[in-house]
Formats: sequence, structure tokens, C-alpha cells
Amino acid sequence: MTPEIAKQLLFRMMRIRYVEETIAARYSEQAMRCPIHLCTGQEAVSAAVGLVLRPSDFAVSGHRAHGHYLGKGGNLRAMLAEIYGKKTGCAGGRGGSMHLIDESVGFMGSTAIVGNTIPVGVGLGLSIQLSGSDAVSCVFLGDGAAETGVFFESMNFAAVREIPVLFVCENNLYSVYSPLHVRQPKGRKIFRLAQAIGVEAEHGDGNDVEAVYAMMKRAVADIRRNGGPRFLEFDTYRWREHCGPNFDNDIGYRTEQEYLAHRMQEPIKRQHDKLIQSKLLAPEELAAFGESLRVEIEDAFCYAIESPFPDDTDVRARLYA
Ligand SMILES: Cc1ncc(C[n+]2csc(CCOP(=O)(O)OP(=O)(O)O)c2C)c(N)n1
Repeated sequence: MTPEIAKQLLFRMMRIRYVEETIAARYSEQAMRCPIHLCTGQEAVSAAVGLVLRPSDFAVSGHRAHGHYLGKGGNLRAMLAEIYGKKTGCAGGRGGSMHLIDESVGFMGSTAIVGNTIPVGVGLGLSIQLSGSDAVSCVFLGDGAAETGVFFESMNFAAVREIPVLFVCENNLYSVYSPLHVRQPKGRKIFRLAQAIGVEAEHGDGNDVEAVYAMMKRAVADIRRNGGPRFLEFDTYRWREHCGPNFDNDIGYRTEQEYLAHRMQEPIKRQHDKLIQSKLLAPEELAAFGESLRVEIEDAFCYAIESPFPDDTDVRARLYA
């Protein structure tokens, strides 16, 4: 781990956090009219991605995709414009928060139907295999998505055909309001399910961004050299409500105590403290980064807000049903 990468990981997490927190703060203005699923607290995986994957690698995700899109190099202005439903959005304003795409950086799409981008990611991996390149297809999924039938079929196909796919499961313990223990037998580990299907799989701490980076780096290098698939499961925690900008610990599906215990482990403070203590990061450098981030995010929100809405013909274009 070089000091430069250690810092990049922190800065990338901070960028995602700040974007998400600004979306949360502005959501009540009623100008973002799509549902939003924020990844606050879960930034480590997204931050590591762009440092490990190349733009020519593919990635797909689900409904909680802001961090993955930004991590893979997606355009912030285009993402916010999409959330504001504008013509300049990355999906032309048709899709909103849950339908992000930027083919120029290999972010091939996110969709709201849980699990349905898993086979798409495997298909992208098959296209890589047929073309003979050393690219990798990365599938981001949650613990809930790992319970869909298509997950098992896709994993099996990837294992049988040795498809160059990296499955990255962010296990935040919840599928909407249902905790893992009401959904799966006691003691079952998702990465062990992957192993049982015949996929090499590991499990790591999703609050330790350097560990996430190291595991991803190893897995991706291995796929490029030897083919795939590989499965990585990271323990993490969602701070805000499943869908929307608020905190919802008062509604009863989880306790404030549990939330606070997880929040103590959070990835950004952990990396920040580590870098400051080891003197790898000067407070002035951090402050300068914070200021540039503030300017970038302000600019992107202004761009999104000032952009035009799509007109009627735009909205109807590319509709097939
Ligand atoms: C096929 C399908 N079933 C149910 C839903 C409703 N739904 C939306 S998100 C979600 C939970 C997904 O949990 P997980 O994959 O762990 O992702 P997380 O929200 O925790 O990031 C569910 C059940 C859906 N969108 N699609």
C-alpha cells in the first residue's frame, strides 16, 4: 500500500460521502423526483473500485449505485442531472437514480429489479472471454440480491465457463427492513454459498478500505491472469433508510444501539485517523482537498439544476414497449 493509494482511497470515499450527504440535504427541495438509495457508510468498496479496475473493464450494479458509478469513473454532473431528471443526465433524464450508465468508463448500467444485472454482468464477462482480452466484468450486488434464483444460475454458469467476472457483494445485513437472520439459516455465510457453487470466494471487512483494495486487487489480477470467476463479500452497514434521505432507526426494524455500534466502525474516519496518525496526510492537504470537493459538488448541482428537462420526443425515444 503506497501512501498515494492510501490517500486516494480516503479522498474517493470522502467524495462519495459528500455527494450522498448533499443529495440527502437537498432532497426535500422536491426537485429530485426519483427514489434514492444512498450508500452512506458503505463507501469503501466504491472507492477501491476505480483504483483497481480500468475504464475498459465492465461494471454493473443495482438500485444503490451512486458510489459504484462514481467509483468506476462516472461523470458526477451527469449523475446529478440524471437524478434531477434532466436531458443532460447520464440516461437522458429517463432513468433517475436507479438507472445510471456511462459506457465510456465501462459502467454498463444499474437497474432497480433486484438481481437482474447479475446475469448481464456475467454476459459482459462472456463477451470479454470471447474477445480474448484480459478485461474483467464486475458485478456489484447486495446480500438480498444474493438470495435471488438468478444469482445461483449466473454464478453456476460463470463457474462452469470460467468467465472473467468479479462478484462484489456488499453485505449490509438488510434487505429493506428484513435482517439476514430472518432470511437465512443461522451461521450461513454468503461467500460460502459461492464456494459451494464452485467459485473461489473470500470474505473481508468492508470498513477497512485498504483491506478491500488489497482483496480486490488480488482477485482482479488473478482473473486477468487465470480467468474467473471470483466472489468477494464485504461486511458493511447502511446508515440511512433503505430508500430516501432520512434516518429510520425509530421505526423498529433495527435498534439505535446497533446503528451506533456499526457507525463507530465507519470506513472514512478509520482511514482518516490512520493517515493523520501516521503523518501520511497533512491537515493542510486534507483541507485543500475538502475545499476542491466542495467546489466540484456545488458546480455539479448547479449544472444539474440549470440543465433543461428532456422534451417529449426525447422522452419517447428508445422506448420499446
Ligand atoms: C425482484 C425484486 N424483488 C423485490 C424488490 C424490492 N426490493 C428493492 S431493494 C430490495 C432489497 C435489496 O437488498 P440488497 O440486495 O441487500 O441491497 P441493499 O438495499 O441492502 O443495498 C428489495 C427486496 C425489487 N426491487 N426487485
